[in-house]
Amino acid sequence: MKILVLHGPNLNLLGTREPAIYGCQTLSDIDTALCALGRELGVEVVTFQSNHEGELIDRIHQARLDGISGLLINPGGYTHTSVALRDALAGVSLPSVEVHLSNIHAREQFRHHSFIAPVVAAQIGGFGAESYLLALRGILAILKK
Ligand code: CA2
Repeated sequence: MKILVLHGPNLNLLGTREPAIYGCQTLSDIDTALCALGRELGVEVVTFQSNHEGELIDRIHQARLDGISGLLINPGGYTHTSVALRDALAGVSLPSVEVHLSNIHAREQFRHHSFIAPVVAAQIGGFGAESYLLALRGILAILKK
């Protein structure tokens, strides 16, 4: 079984700035931990980061053809702006989980609304890099049902 993890804009900067909000781990540290947990749980984890909305949408469209069973997505700032990303997720209809490092509901008002939340199975956030690992366990539980 293959799980696709999508990281949205600016997440490539992790570990270099704003450690108080987003932690000290780099994106590559997070991807390494996800792949290791995937191996432990018997699934392949494929990761992709882009700062471009269309590239994220293309990967979502491609997911079924790539043999992906489920998706984790941290849409970054697109969480709060992107109808197009939401439509892509709704269109692919693969089980998906929205992931955030921070607790978006405890931050500025404009971060409280997610265009993505209504079209995914679950939303998780506030655990820093651990949010991704919890989300991986979560999506596998959904897929096993
Ligand atoms: O908490 C999250 O994971 C977010 O998706 C992160 C986004 C933010 O716009 C969302 O509201 C919540 C921002 C990602 C930017 O990451 C940076 C990391 C280091 C330095 C600067 C930005």
